[in-house]
Amino acid sequence: MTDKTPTQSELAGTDTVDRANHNAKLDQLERFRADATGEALTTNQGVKIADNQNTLKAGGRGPSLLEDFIMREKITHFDHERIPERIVHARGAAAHGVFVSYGDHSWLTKAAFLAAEDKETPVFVRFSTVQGSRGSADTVRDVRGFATKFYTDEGNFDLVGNNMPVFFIQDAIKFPDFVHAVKPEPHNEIPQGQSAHDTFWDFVSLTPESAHMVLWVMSDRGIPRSYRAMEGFGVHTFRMVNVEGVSRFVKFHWKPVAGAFSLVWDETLKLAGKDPDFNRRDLWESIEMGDYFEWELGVQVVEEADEHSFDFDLLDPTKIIPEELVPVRKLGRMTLNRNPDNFFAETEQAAFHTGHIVPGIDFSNDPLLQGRLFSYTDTQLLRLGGPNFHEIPINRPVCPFHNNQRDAFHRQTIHKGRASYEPNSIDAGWPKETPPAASGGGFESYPERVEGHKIRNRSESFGDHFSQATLFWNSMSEPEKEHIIGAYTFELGKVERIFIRERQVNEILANIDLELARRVAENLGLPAPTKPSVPKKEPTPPSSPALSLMNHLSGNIKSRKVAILVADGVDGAAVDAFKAELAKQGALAKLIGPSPAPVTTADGKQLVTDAAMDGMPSIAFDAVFVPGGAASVEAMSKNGVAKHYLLEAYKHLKPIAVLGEARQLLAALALQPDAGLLEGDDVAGVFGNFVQALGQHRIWAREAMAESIPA
Ligand code: HDE
Repeated sequence: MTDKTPTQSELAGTDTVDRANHNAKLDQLERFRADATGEALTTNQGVKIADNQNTLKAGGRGPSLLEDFIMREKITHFDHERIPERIVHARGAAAHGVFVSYGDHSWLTKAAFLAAEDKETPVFVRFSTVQGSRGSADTVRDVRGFATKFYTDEGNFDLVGNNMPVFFIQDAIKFPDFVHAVKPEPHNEIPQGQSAHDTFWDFVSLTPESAHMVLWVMSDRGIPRSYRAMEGFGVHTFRMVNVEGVSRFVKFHWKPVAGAFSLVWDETLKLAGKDPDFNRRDLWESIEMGDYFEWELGVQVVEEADEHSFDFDLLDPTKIIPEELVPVRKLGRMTLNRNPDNFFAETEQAAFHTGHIVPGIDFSNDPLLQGRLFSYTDTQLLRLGGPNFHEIPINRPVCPFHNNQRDAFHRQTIHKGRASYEPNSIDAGWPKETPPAASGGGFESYPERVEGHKIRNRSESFGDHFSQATLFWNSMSEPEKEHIIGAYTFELGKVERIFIRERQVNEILANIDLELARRVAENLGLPAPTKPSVPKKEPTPPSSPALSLMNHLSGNIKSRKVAILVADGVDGAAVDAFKAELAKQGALAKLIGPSPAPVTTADGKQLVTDAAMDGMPSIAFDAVFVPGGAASVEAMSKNGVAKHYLLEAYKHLKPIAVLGEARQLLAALALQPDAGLLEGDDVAGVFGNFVQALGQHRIWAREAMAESIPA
């Protein structure tokens, strides 16, 4: 914030920003960072500290003295270090980046950050799970939050979305009920980070509007492989308003450049123990290596006149607009390229809000969205301790901001001038309103015409809870359907009350798809329902290919992680050749040995390994390569951890390539070659097929066979 009185044009901002201006704005965001390198250790008052090891005492063995202001300040501050974690989305990780507009989208919105080709806007994105507390594991089955703060020239725009395009409930007033049901149970705070318990299934089995969303959560979308591999959605219908004041409805989408793909269930369970920071670590390490996460921002656009032309209500947040019906138009690209310096100051204190919008973006009357507009300020008041959370560096707009709000806890701005009211003549009337304008003007709500009786009810147009769930089910590939059946079976199998299991099967699943209900019922030992409990809406929805993850693979292996298993006597040339080929494709290789010690190749060279087999198990990788070398393979064939490594990679449907002597391992483990289990004499002989298999993410055809592998 500048301390000079802004002019009207400064208040309004500008349409395009040159690079110097952009950097100046970034500096503004960055000027609160502190680097203590070369600096003296001081108290908070700036007094240099001579001894940070010992409390002031009466004699070497005497009592400590209350007078010790240095110790008291340090301990007091420590005692107050924790703030309340978020009531939902407590577990998260974030990164800085930049959004670049593909062009001038002013036909659609007057938002300045979308008004020119190559226009850059700094962003901060936080990913999260919903249910678990701040220290819970990353890989649990759950929705992922995908919240983006755009620091635009016209103020902050927060797109507070999820990795699923629908939600559990249709009206905000149900949110505390839903959250109480999904959170750990109140008597013993079990289970952590999971929906597999009675209260969740009790609530959703009694709440048919949740059917569609629960199906998404039970699908592979609930266990993403990486934050980089998730789609993101604004969920609600929003509005975009253009320079002429024309409003259109939009749904926001983030399309991952890496493609969208997921973990397999057994992997997630193991990762939750072996690396609870799996997704967070992946984000952090990738950015440190310069391997950035990227998405394209897109919108589905619906003309105002077409509001009622769908067989669902655009305001209903349990519905998607199938992409085949309304395509996603790409507006720009976001790259996450910088890790935060401090988790608490940035990630934990970031305050997102659906109500942070800029001119050119507006709300719809979605009753869930309307409730969120209240909730996000309210929650920050408690979590961040007062109404000045916008002054915390990570939350500050990068454009000037001035008004007559004053005081309150943690105020950092020192306001000059006498007049903190408006109108005033003492300070020449400043700060002044800015009239709305085609661009650069003050915010003006879209003048939507509304009328109605004051009533508490749900529109009939929100009444169909199952057709789109059926659409989702019909759009799944066979492996995805099997995973969904497995997920319902696992979760409902943890539900103690049989009547809850029965209700979910008979009154929810049977209305989505009878075969789904039959399979889950069979697995749970329940009678299979023979008909839906509510009349089916005709016609049966066709499929929407955009819903299946199988149609979201990028086909390349960029950023994929490959374990190369090595032991003393390994064929060093094959290791080098494989690594070089992977590097050409942008994939990452790590050398994994029997222990953290370096290994010696067959030709006597030392190979420094990245980790030991038990320290970095196959679940941390997308594929495994075992080079030849008689002694190396001989050692692995006698090593249970090495054998388990391969069996587990096989079980998790990952590509495995073996060369030369390493073929013996496949025979010893009785693994049959398939499209992803590749053997050969040299790297050139296997690499092409290896890339193809890895580009497909998993060898789904292996799944039935892999079930016989011990967990
Ligand atoms: Fe949130 N949500 N939410 N939510 N939400 C919060 O705000 C709330 C909803 C979402 O990384 C809270 O700062 C209500 C839908 C994300 O910091 C809180 C309702 C979607 C995040 C809150 C919803 C979301 C939150 C908790 C129903 C997807 C994490 C801490 C009316 C479109 C943001 C906080 C971050 C966080 C309320 C429903 C996404 C309590 C009342 C739908 C990604 O304000």
